[in-house]
Amino acid sequence: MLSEPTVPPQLMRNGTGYNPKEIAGQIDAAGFAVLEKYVDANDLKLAQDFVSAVIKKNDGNCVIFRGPKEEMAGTFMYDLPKRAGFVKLCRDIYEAGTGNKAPESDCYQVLRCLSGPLGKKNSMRFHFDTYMLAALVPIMIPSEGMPGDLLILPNARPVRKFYASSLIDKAILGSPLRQRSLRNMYAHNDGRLIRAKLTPGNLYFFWGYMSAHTNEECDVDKIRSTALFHYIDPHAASRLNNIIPTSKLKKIIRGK
Ligand SMILES: O=C(O)CCC(=O)C(=O)O
Ligand SMILES: [Fe+2]
Repeated sequence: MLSEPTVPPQLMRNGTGYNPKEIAGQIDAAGFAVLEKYVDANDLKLAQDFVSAVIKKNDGNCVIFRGPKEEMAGTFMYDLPKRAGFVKLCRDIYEAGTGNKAPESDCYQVLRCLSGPLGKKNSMRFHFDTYMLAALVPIMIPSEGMPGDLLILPNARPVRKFYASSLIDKAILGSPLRQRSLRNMYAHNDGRLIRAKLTPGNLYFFWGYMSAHTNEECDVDKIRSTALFHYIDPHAASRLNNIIPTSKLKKIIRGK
């Protein structure tokens, strides 16, 4: 178990909008930034009801939705990536953080509803995202037992020039050796590994591409659910990206 985290960088709601430069600066300085109460209580409740129903329908087991799904219509998971203000905020944070103009690139959204033994299997797996900025809204976080904190090792890799180099990074990080060394950092309370305590309804930002990150495990009888909105694939324009799917290229790199 890690000790208490460094004080979480919080940015309060200021009504008129946020300063992307300030948010990018906080991510750089502390590993992540938080906008408190970004999703209002009614919208959060709708999302929680949706997640509870989905898990119940699946006999208490883990469900992961990739991409927008019609069944989510009416919830913030469905609406946020369509809201111009939210998309602009994400693109502006990218531009403030990298100094580059954000290339055209769709949002890749994931709704994770972790529960049961499969939920555990989907935890403590450190990875690099394909997309530069991760925007995360916790929907349900266990209030007892292990809360399933977000663990972030910032600046674990730079933005690569080539898509293939990015895939090699991902393959190396996925190797048992590297996973073990990161789990060791976790077990030994290594201060370089940042722990973000998640509160439902807040909006968390971190550099998904550059940080090695994962979520801590939760008890199997609890639900941990997060909505992720991934923005800006730095390699979107790469031809290779379109020709060879990631999974296939990973297998080629690993020689499988
Ligand atoms: O659910 C979380 O806390 C993180 C998930 C994540 O990193 C991802 O889906 O890429
Ligand atoms: Fe991720």
